[in-house]
Amino acid sequence: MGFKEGFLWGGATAANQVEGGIFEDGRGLANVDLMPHGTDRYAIGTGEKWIDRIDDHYFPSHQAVDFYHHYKEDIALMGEMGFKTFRLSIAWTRIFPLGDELEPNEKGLLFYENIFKECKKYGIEPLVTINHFDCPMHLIHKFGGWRNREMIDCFVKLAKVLFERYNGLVKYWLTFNEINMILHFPFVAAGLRFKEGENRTQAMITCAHHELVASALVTKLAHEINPENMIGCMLAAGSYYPETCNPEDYWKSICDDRESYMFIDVQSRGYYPNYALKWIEKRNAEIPFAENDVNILKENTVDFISFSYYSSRVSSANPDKGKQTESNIFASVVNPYLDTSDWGWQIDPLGLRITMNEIYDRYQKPLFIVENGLGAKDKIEEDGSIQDDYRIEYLNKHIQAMKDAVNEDGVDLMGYTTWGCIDLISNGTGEMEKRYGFIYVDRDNDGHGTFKRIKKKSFDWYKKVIATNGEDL
Ligand code: BGP
Repeated sequence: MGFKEGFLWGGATAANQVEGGIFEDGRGLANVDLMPHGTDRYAIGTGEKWIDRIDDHYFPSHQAVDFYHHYKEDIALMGEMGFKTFRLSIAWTRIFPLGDELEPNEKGLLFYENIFKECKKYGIEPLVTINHFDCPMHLIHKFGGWRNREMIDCFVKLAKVLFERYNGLVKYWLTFNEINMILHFPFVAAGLRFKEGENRTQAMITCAHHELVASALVTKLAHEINPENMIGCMLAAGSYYPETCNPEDYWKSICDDRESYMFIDVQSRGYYPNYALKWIEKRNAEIPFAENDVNILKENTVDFISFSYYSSRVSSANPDKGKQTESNIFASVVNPYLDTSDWGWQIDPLGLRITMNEIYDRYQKPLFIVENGLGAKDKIEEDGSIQDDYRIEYLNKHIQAMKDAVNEDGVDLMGYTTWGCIDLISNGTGEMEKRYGFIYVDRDNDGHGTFKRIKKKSFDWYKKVIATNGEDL
């Protein structure tokens, strides 16, 4: 008993959090390039406030960890750890700098082709997120981001270029990273900036519907271009627990869970469930269905369900009750039974088993955990080593929980990619110091550092985990 043969062990990144080189080889500007670190970040991410100039701010993501120039070295290190898969995302503006050109940018296409070929050298299967919080600024100015249906064509055109060019090199694809984040970080997830006085739910649901239709069309296209292609959706997961056994709290936890599941229900089951229709109606919004959307959604459901898991959450029916956890965009009541990370994220390995069971019961499709990990401050010791035992402990417990879900509960799991296998820029803070990697990168919040890569203690630990297919934790 254990993980199945060919289990996809590996790590995950996103283009704007590792690549840097934002003006190299013709790349255009994207929403995520306009997210400075510091106090403005949250307001910009939620679409409350915005900036259009980059010269007034400092953005660690503009250099990130310079994966753009270090990818060979980094993939070699992943190969040394024995990675079976590497999750990365495509920067849309490397392929179409404005988003609506007729022809793609060859230099951008070549960059990813070289990465995929490099992966193959080490037997690493790429897992590609087509859209990880990424939207060309030109399309935001022209269309207002995903609130405009024209975005669907631009996205389908991008995906077609990718499927054709990388046919045979890439088999596993995810359409939109954490699609449910539209409701929490709409500028980041959908290029959405709110207009004064508008019905915000309407704006977010419009974006969501367009992304859902685009996701279905792209799923269709991927299967037509190569029937071997496997397409997944991607959910920011983490089950809600009721704060008490008061039925009101339990009901609230169901409602909170549904705000995330409604997206995946559409992508996996092929239609909006009744509770979602009511949720939208109650907020005086409507889904902007065009002719044939119902069929497009119905006929093109995903092959597998991928998700990120960092923590469980807690719901209380009383809005004034309980302290909210910090630094987490999903507000949650603090769970007194759990430890908390340096960034206020609560640590709940059993919650991963619970979440896996819940998702598997709901969809009965293979699961793929594509993000999980501990953001922590790492310290370089005098002898140059990094003793990240806290990270090993976090991952160890989560892998054990995942093993239980597979062995004890029969959940069908395809693979596991830890988040930020190499240190990268945090999505929440826009900074470097929240590190997740097995590989340390010498770079700080202010842009100092040599970009030197250093193996942490967890590097050899994860190598052993992979070599024993999760037997030896
Ligand atoms: C997810 C995103 C990632 C990643 C991760 C960790 O929501 O998909 O891009 O950044 O969270 O979050 P943070 O970087 O804020 O620690």
